[in-house]
Amino acid sequence: MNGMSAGTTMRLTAGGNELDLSSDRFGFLADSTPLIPDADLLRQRMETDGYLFLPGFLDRNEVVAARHAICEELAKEDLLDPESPVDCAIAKKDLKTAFRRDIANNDGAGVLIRNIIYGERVMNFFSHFLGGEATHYDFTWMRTVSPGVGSPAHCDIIFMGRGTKHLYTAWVPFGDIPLHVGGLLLVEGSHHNEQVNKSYCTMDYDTACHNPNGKHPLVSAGFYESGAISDDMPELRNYLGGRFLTAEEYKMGDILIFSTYLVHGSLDNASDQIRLSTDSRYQLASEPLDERWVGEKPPGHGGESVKNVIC
Ligand SMILES: O=C(O)CCC(=O)C(=O)O
Repeated sequence: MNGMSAGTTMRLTAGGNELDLSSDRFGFLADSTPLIPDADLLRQRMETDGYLFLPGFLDRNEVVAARHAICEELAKEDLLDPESPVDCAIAKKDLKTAFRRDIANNDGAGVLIRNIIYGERVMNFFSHFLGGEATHYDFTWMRTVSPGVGSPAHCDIIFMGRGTKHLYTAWVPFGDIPLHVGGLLLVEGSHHNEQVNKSYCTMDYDTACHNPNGKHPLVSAGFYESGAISDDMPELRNYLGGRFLTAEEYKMGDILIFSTYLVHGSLDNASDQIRLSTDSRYQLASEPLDERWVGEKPPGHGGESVKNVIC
């Protein structure tokens, strides 16, 4: 389907900026399920589109069970509205939350999550797609995006590009996510933008200026210390061309795999619930891994991971 149907009154924002929903600027992700048996076709589609959207690829019941466990953990911390069913993940008033590495990487709900996203079905898919044994980062990113916010535009490679550059992200919704709940938003074709590839995508988030008062290298290059490429997604899309792409409704059981060079962020969460999803990374086991994200306790960003340079 292209754009929103005529006469729609829906208003969608990213970072507080309204999206133009006309059909040349906004559309829905293509379903790559029919290509699954043929790895060459999957690779061609990834090369062309920069993503593979596989609705219903995962076992929905397993995702529902993991969501339940996540919601129970949030409820125990008193983050949910006590008047609503726990599994609805309705946020307590004025709650601010966006990222919970502990939930995805610890025991409890984390085990259920990791059994899904690193289970046989997903790993076999990546081995088939990559044409060799696949592996994944040990670290898992869990998004618990509270009402009113979303994720800014970025490419993943700047956060996790110290190993192979042939690295892929899988974004998995742990809830059904219609447009107003703020799911992932891609900029169509942006993985082919030469200027982005030659500038922003060569940066490394954990590089710092050693000299006093030196700005963060990302800032010196015209980007943001947060790692964002822009703070205005619609303006960025105007510049890059291509449409914004998302799903009309992401469903539990869906998986969206994309290039770590593809510009993406999310729609703002305009609902009263916490938007739950994970993102995880996959590559060939034979290629170098980014040391920040592997091992029993991956060091992650900051600390020892920071490399000082003279700016
Ligand atoms: O879920 C989000 O809001 C952002 C996810 C993301 O940036 C990613 O999957 O790389």
